[in-house]
Amino acid sequence: MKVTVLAGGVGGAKLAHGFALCQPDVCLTVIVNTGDDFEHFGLRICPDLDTVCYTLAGLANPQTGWGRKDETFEVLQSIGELGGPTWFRLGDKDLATHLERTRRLREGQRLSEVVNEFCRGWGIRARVLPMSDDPVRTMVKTREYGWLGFQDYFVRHACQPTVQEFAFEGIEQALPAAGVLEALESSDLIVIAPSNPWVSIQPILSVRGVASLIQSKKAIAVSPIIQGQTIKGPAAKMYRELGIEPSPLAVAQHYDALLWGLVIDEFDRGFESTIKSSGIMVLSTNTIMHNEQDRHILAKKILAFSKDSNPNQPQRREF
Ligand code: FO1
Repeated sequence: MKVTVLAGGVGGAKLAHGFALCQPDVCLTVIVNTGDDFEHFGLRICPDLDTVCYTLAGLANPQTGWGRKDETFEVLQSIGELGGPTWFRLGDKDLATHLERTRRLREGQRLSEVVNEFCRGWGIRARVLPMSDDPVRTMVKTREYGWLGFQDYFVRHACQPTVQEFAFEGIEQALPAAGVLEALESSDLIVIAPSNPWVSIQPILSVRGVASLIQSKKAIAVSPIIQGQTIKGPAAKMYRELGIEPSPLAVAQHYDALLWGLVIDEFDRGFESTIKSSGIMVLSTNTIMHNEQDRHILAKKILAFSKDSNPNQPQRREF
């Protein structure tokens, strides 16, 4: 079965890993947001791509979800001693990825080629594709500082400013990376991971041709909102600041016409009938992925749900 996962950073990487654990029954492609990318120290940093790849390769830092496990920060510390910027925590091993990626891009390789070769080096079996080889930069308009680059908003300002609007600079010119439309077209199932709908998934959906193709296929999203909150990241805060009550219903309305089904957390079971009445199938289950087993179980449940025209009510979780 061919499955394509649309992913941002940590939440997307965890679910993509769940589907990777279903290989070889699943033939997995992951299409990753590159709107978070930026230049730092003259290097091309691709946080979501790296988070997905490190996670699939078993190299991710289990505490943060981003960056590498068993990491050291000698270079960053030395930069700090020189008075350089240390707000974006680049580890020593992680730096190797940015250095080598930047070198290859300057030699004329496309980002998708670089990612493909890195994946081979890291022993990743799934196909990982950037949404585009062309630069797209997510910008966040804030009440306090006006327009900020995504990492400025997310890391430097720790998501504190109030959001008013988003823009994806370069999106009109950006073409889907080689393989993106083909992967979507040939998919039996498209899964929108529990990543931030505003700034992780929306950039992917905004790439030319992507949303209309998804509309013609079976697509299931996993709500990143659980009981009005997120496990990680500012999605719930963003919904509130934009005047929308954060809930699985808000996520359903966000993706609306794209969805065949929505997976919501069992704590939000109360939203099931309202979402179903808009014609979207609903699976209520545990969506919190504490460990590898949770990731694998959630992926298997989504696969079963996708084949079910009338899913049974799942068992209530024990507390
Ligand atoms: N996120 C942070 O909150 N603080 C950091 O210092 C930080 C450094 C970092 C370095 C490499 C990398 O690949 C990701 C990194 N992230 C960091 C995560 C990054 O900001 C992602 O864009 C977010 O997780 C959103 O997906």
